[in-house]
Amino acid sequence: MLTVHGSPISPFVRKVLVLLAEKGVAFDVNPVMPFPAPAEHLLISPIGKIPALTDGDFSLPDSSAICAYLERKHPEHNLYPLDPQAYGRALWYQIYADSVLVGATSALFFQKVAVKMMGREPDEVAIQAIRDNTEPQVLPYMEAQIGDREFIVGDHFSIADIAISSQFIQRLYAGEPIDSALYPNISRYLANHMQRESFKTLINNDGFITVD
Ligand SMILES: N[C@@H](CCC(=O)N[C@@H](CS)C(=O)NCC(=O)O)C(=O)O
Repeated sequence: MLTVHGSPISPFVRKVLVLLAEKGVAFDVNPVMPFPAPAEHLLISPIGKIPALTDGDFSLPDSSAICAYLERKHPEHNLYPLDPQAYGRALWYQIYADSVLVGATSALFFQKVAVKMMGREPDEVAIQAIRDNTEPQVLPYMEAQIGDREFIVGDHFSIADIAISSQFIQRLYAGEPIDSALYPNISRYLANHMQRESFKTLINNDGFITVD
C-alpha cells in the first residue's frame, strides 16, 4: 500500500493526493505536520518537509519527485502531456506554482492561519507585503497564461493544473479567494477544477472548508 506522509492541508501534499485520486490508485495518509517534523519523518524526508511517500520499502520525498514516480508507476490516466512542448510547459507551470505562485498563495495561508497553529499572531506587515509586492508580480501572469482555456496546457487536465489549483486552494483556507472581478480567468479556471471529484473529495473530507 502507498502511504502519503503529510497533512492534506499542505498544497504540496494535495498535489500528490489529487494525482492519486485522478489515477484511481488506493493510498493511505499519515497526516504528519512539519513544524517541526517528528524524528521518524526525517528518515524518509531528510529536509523535514511534507510530503514524503512510502511504497513498501521504497521511500521518496518532494511532491514533484513523488508525482513523477507515480506517473511512471501508474501510467493509466496520464497526467503528463506526451507532446514534448506541452510536456515542457506542464513542468514549467508546476515549477512556477511550487516556487513562485506559492508566494501569493501558501505564504498568505502561512502568515494568516499556520502561524496561529504555532501559537503566534499573524504578521500584518508580512501580509501587506504579499498583497503589495507579491500578488502584482504573480497573479497577472497567471491570469494571462490561463486566458480563456479550460486547461493551462493543451486539451487535458495535467500536473500543471494540479499544481496551480492546489496552490490557489490555499487562499480559500486563508479566507482570501481570488477576486473574480480582477482575475476572471483564474476564478473561472479554479471553480471549474474544484468541481472535479479528486478536489471535491479532498477538500470536503479535510473538514477545513467546503466549496459551493
Ligand atoms: N519542494 C517541496 C516543498 C514542500 C514544502 O515546502 N512543504 C512545507 C509544507 S506546505 C513544509 O513541509 N514545510 C516545513 C519546513 O519548511 O520546514 C515539495 O514539493 O514537496
